[in-house]
Amino acid sequence: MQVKTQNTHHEDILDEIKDGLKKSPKRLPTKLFYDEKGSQLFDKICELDEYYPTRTELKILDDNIEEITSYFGDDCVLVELGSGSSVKIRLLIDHLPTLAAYVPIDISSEHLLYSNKCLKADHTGLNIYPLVADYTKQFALPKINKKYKNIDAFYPGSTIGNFTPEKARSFLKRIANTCGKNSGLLIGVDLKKEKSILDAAYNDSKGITAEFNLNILNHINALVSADFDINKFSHRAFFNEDVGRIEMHLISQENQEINIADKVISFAKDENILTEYSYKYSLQDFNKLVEGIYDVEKIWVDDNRLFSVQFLRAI
Ligand code: AVJ
Repeated sequence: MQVKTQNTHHEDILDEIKDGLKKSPKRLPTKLFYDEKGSQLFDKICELDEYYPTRTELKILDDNIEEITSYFGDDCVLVELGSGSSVKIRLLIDHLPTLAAYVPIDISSEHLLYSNKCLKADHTGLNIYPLVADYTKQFALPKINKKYKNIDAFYPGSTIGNFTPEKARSFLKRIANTCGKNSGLLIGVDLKKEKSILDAAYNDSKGITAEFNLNILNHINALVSADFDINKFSHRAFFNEDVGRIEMHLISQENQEINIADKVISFAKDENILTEYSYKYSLQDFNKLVEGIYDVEKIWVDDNRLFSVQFLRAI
């Protein structure tokens, strides 16, 4: 299996971190949650009672898989944006018997290689073209040495919610461009709902989300030789109803100075660092968001209308 790498440069990451910490309020790149420990913690989050998105999305996929895969058409190339969800992708692949190729894209090469080794083991004959890339930036699809009719992407987990609406639009434009006119996009979109349900989903009683949030500092320490002490920060997450998003922050517990590569950055007591947005959409909001880029061909929701899975077609 040949693995291609694109657009992931260490220097870029250091600049992104420093730029974010120069802003007021300070912020850190959300994608840095996912080192090995962070990915493990995220898997634990997905199992929590309070965290409904993962299990709800999986149930929607499972309950409607025949209908969902009918939108993909024969001999398609399946592109997975962020390849963390092996259960969901297996479900799709198992119901796409004429699949021409599978292109998993992930920023972590270890993650990508491991999950694809597992997949390859019980899907002999499947053409896999793994691509190590930061899919939030411009990337090119690998050359597929097989005849195919259409390209369809899969973007589960409501990860689209991590972008601001403006950035989500430019991201979707880029994906539509990269995959081409008439390409499909099967996307998971978390829905607006009662604040108490949302607040609980990001403040679980076991404190796993807090651990996940704080772990970004350990990851940065290892990545760019910084000296954050996770004991001197605390987790804060809440649903901001005015703007329709969860905000996750880390709050500095004292006045402190942190070394990051060759820079020193000061934090005041109670100062916050924004680590993540997770926007929630109504079906109408989301339709508006994709307007002019994709047509919404079909929407599936669960009985409690917590989450949606949508099939979009690039215009
Ligand atoms: C997978 C990025 C969509 O925003 O709900 C879970 C990440 N953050 N708990 C989300 C997350 C805190 C998750 N996404």
